[in-house]
Amino acid sequence: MSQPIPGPPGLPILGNISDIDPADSSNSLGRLADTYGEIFKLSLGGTERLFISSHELMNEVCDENRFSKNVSGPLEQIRNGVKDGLFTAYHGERNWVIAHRVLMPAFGPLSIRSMFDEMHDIASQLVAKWARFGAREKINVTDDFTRLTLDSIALCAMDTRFNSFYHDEMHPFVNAMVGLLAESGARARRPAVANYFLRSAQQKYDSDIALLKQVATEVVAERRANPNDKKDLLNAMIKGRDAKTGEGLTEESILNNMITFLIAGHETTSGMLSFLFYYLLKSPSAYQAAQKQVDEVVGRGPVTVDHMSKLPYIEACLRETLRLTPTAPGITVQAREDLTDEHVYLGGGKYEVKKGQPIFCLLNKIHRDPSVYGADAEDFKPERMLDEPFSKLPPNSWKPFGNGMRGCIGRPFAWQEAILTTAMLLQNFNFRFDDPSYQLHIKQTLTIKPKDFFMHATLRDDID
Ligand code: MNH
Repeated sequence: MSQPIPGPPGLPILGNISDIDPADSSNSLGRLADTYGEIFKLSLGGTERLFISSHELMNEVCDENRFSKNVSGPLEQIRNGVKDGLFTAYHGERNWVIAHRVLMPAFGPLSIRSMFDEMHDIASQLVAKWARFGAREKINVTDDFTRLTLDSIALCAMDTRFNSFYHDEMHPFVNAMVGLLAESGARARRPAVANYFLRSAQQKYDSDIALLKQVATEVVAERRANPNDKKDLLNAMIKGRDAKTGEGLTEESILNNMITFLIAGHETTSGMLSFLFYYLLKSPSAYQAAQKQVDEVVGRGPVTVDHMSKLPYIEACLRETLRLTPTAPGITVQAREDLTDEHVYLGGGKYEVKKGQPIFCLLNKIHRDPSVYGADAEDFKPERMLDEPFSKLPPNSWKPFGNGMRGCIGRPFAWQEAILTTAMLLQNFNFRFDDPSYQLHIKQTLTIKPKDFFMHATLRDDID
């Protein structure tokens, strides 16, 4: 016998909109999970959505024979800008299949290795900026990490320098992208009819999308006019052919995916680096162990691509950071519409779910499930994420990069960028909080970042 799925009572039409704080929805949803348990339902934007927060249920919905990615809410709105690009494609859409097969090798270990020098170039700009700042200047951590990750993906994916470290204002592409994301979120929260009346919001939305397309079009035209043999993402998109069908990406698909990489490829990594430095400052023993490893493995010389696989403690810190604060705070799945079973159940028959109904996986809760991580699940302990314990975790208990076919294609890119940057920073600086009593608060757009987190960097003179 299945049991009803609990949830807070909602208002007519508006549903449960008032149960969610749009500035920190993960926090609101986390509290609801504390109240209602491993699964609850909310009515949002006219749709009944389910939310799961235990490892057991997560493990079930990661079975791709029964569940697939669900595109609804803000994600579906982002399609207004990037259509069937990799991130926003519906399950099984044809352009996704082609682009996925063509682009997988371009994100493979060898290609990512070849992007090392460009990533190093951008990371050096960050180091130079903080060195010139001096110890007294207050560093806006997430702003500078956003400059880093954005410039890095723009250089690697479209051979374009945004030069964010040399401007106070962000590049117009960035403002347009932020506009697309913010308005997509707002549209998903508003009842559909309201969008027709908000003329000025609609106009800005349209012009932001037009600017993104224009910049991307210019980049492609420039490369077509001046072809080269670089093994970068741009060439992979222009020249790549699907081994199975011989097809390349359509012109539109190239533009959609280029914008997609810029969007998907910077906020999450920037948030990860920001939270990492927060946790390192909070736990001196982890900070010291990480810095010691950099000193032993890299010493005073340049950080090279061969160091990337030799800094396991930094990797453990990154994994632990994404466990506690997964910067993409959730993924949404659904029971597959092509399932032949008449009824679909979760939790060993306990809960019945409807085919196609959105099921949001609350990663920050799933990642703190005491049945997997124990009584100290809330604590930052990188040791539990060293290779040996990490590889023995139960399946689907650490999912910051999503699941299966629709998992993150940019993971090796983000990993290399984060290890490189962390190694360079710890090698060159000592860090401290601006406000030693800083309490972690979260600012959420589509992704999460620490709010109002500032630190100071002092050039190191403590080794030689
Ligand atoms: Mn990334 C998908 C998290 C870095 C490009 N990414 C996903 C998903 C998660 C995710 C979760 C699955 C989303 C879903 O199921 O709806 N991504 C991250 C995190 C980081 C990250 C936590 C960094 C840390 N991602 C990157 C980088 C790039 C990138 C860097 C590009 C260079 N991500 C993507 C793309 C997809 C994706 C593209 C969509 C893949 C697909 O569905 O085919």
